[in-house]
Amino acid sequence: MPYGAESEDGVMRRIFWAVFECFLAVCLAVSLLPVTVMETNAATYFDEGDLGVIKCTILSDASRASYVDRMMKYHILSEKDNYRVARNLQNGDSVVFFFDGCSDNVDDAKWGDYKTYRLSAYCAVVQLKNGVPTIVFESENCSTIPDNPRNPATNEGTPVPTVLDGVYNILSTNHGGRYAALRIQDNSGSVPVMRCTATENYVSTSSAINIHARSQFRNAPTDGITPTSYSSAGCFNVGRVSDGWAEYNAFINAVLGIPKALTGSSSTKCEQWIDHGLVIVDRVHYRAQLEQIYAKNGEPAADLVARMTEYTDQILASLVKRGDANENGEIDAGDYMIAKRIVLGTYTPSASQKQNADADGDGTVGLNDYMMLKRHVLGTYTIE
Ligand SMILES: [Ca+2]
Ligand SMILES: [Ca+2]
Repeated sequence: MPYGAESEDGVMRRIFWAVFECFLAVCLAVSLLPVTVMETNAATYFDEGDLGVIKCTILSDASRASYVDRMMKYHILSEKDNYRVARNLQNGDSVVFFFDGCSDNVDDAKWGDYKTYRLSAYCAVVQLKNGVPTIVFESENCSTIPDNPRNPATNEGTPVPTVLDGVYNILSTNHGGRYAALRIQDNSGSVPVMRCTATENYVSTSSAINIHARSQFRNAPTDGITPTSYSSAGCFNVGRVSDGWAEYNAFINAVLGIPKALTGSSSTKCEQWIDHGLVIVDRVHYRAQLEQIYAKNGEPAADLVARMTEYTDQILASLVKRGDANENGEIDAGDYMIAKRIVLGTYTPSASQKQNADADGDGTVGLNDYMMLKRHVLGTYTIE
């Protein structure tokens, strides 16, 4: 084939698409498609109307902000475990969300660098204020991923733990016996984690995963595997060291009511093992980076990451919002463009994207789905 010539396959696709566009125009004119109404569940504790102020204010990426808002609302309204999240709010406790990969820092060459800083997580603390769930603390400078996850030497010889996505209890503790922090645990007193060595990955448990302040470049390992920072061997971090712990202090004040856990010269401790609510861990937006962080012999660790994010993926699958192929919470031009690319074979969707793009629910993504999505965006048909 001469340089610049279109393949026969490409020509056929273009012809096919031109014919299809004509067909679409006819369908738009006569509005042939049936309308299906999705069922919605009503929560007994809160309803959509109570959640108007659940809206992150510091994220500038519209798609990630929309995802975060949608998932916070989902968890608060969820019937799972007898309205576990809603009950904690009603009891006056905190619900702490970590959405890794949703911080604007992921677009920043320095702070978003997954090998060194990993300041990739957006964190929000939600509490009940005047009877409505309200965000009382936000930070974009957080991490849910340990340094050197395949290097047990950074965790006193024990394979480094990484908490699996999920919903867990938070208890007060003093990190390293030094300052007020939070312990992540399940009702069993431990938490499910993934552990990795240079040669294997396995699901295990840990009884000592904390949410604490960042301690960059302390105890940097000298083994040469990943000679970067050593801020955490499995815990979650809030705030940057360069901010003088201001964000961390604001975080711990929001959850525990301690104004300054860290002051630079002395630390403030808390009464330990008091139940303060829940933490919700969601890393689906950090998948690509996780696959590199945990890569083995140059191969992305896709299986491991799928296990780590399984909980959130199950929620997304159950949430299937028909039409929202790019999972930003609404049906827009981006969705029918994805459907078009799926039909043309130029885009490989995730399982949930494929499910969402299947607007007519026939189990595959086809021309009819593209047509329904485009008509929805043009306002001549409504996907509900
Ligand atoms: Ca969308
Ligand atoms: Ca379909």
